Amino acid sequence: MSKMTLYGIWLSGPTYKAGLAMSLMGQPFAYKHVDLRAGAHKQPEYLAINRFGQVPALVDGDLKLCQSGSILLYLAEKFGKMGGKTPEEKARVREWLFWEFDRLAPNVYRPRAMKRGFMKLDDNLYALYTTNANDALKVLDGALATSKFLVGSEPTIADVAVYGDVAYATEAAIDLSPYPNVKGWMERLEKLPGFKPYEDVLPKQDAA
Ligand SMILES: N[C@@H](CCC(=O)N[C@@H](CS)C(=O)NCC(=O)O)C(=O)O
Repeated sequence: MSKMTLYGIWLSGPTYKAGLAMSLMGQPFAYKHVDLRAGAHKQPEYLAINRFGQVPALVDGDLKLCQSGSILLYLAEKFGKMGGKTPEEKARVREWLFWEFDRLAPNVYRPRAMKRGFMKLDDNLYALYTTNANDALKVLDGALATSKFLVGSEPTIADVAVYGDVAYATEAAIDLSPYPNVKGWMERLEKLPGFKPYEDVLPKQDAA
């Protein structure tokens, strides 16, 4: 079976989610660097892989997939791992995936992009995003008060997706100290076999 190929850029949170899921599932993958600064994601060759002109994309044989949440669901289904065990758990996983890209991801990624100098935001907008991020972190902290992982008793792609947001909070200058349950959960995930921080999961250039 040939390796799947992940297309992305190492600074991208959604690309990290896909790479981290494969790493936790013990699935090696080839990697193609997409140079966003040079506009490679808007060129016809890349648009033929991801019609939305964004990273990540995952190519598995003839199949071209995009949207990190959808990629995570595909990986869980394909490898029978981290997708939840029962119909209810699978539904809860999807709930977290839809919630995190609505309430958490943009409110962490945009302030982070501002702090790292990738995006210009005025102070009011920065304050709005980080207020929203803190609201979402409160919800997350509450959910993790009584359970080790977000769904069921084992880690799932819901944890991967949400971790792939919270992992950038510090770079966004969002303080996680008011959220002890979130911090404890992050530490649990960071001890899992196959866990790697984003700098180690995603190569800086193409990799076979
Ligand atoms: N909802 C998408 C978001 C992907 C996304 O925002 N990717 C960014 C990089 S982190 C991107 O490609 N930005 C370039 C653009 O949108 O033109 C996913 O989860 O895959």
